Amino acid sequence: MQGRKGVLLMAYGTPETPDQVEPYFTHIRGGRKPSPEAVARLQTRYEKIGGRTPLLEITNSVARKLEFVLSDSASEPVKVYVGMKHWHPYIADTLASIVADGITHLTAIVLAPHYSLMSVGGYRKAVQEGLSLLNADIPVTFVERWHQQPEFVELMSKLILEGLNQFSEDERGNVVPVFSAHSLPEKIRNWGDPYEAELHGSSKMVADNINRHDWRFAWQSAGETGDPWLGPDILDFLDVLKSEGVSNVLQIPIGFVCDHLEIMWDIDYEAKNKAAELGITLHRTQLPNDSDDFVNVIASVFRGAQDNPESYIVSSMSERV
Ligand code: FEC
Repeated sequence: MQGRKGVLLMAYGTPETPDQVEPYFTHIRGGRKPSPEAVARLQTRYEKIGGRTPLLEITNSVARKLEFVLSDSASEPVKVYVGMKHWHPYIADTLASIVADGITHLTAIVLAPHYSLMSVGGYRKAVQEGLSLLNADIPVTFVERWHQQPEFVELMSKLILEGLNQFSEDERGNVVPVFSAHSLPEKIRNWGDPYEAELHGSSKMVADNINRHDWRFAWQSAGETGDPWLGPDILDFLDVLKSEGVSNVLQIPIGFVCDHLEIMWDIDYEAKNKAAELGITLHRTQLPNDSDDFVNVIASVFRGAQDNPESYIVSSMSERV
């Protein structure tokens, strides 16, 4: 393909200061202001994990490393950009730079491995709207899912094996691996959304790869929107595990790829505290973050999307966003 290639890496976005929490939360809610109590609760969570999260720094670091890896192996340099869904740098603003730089073909990759219309579909919508506002006609290869990428399966397998080393030798033979991902409202089932099936399939693929057949799955980080969310929630699931006599849990947040609020608060604070109350030892796997192995996963996704786009894209779902 001739011309200048670009990659747009996308992630959720994170506020930098307490006063940014309200506008950030309002953006997440599609423009509806949250109550002052809800804002205060969210500010407290950020405060308790040190004021802010490393989500943007990690994403920027992945982008820099990816640009180096891709430009080293391609005949022409590939420029890598970062755009966030709910905070600066917003996807639309990054698209303006992409257009100004004269990129002629863009590959858009969300740093979340599994597809839901509500999550990845929202990123897709932001890209479509951003380009149309700019009146830009750049062809985009939008990667909707990449959890089956062999390098990702290998990386998750490695992180689990390393995670098990956090347990003592006595405990290690008796650890239940629990995969987890961000919950979504149950209504996604009415849309035939593939999110649940992709997460269960992806967990099984990783577990099979390391010959573990005793794994379980729970959801985390459900919102307080009034309607039901996918369950069981990990906090309730710990009660179930306790009643089954489980005393060691390795949580594997397979739906996330870096350290952020849903890891640092929901797992490291809430789940670990609940486990401690129940007398369960809970550790979690490290996140891929900006490791060379993870950069290699995304580089492989990029190359795969150039050679074989059908494996990464589902048009029928895309038409609905
Ligand atoms: O570190 C940070 O500051 C940001 C961490 C963060 C990530 C993340 C990822 C996902 N979310 C997903 C779905 C939803 C839905 C709602 C929702 C709400 C929040 C709130 C915060 C938040 N999310 Fe998030 N999410 C992160 C942070 N998320 C803060 C607002 C307070 C709360 O509800 O806890 C509900 C929206 C509504 O109220 O209408 C739905 C999904 C992902 C994983 C995919 C991705 O990374 O994009 C799905 C990271």
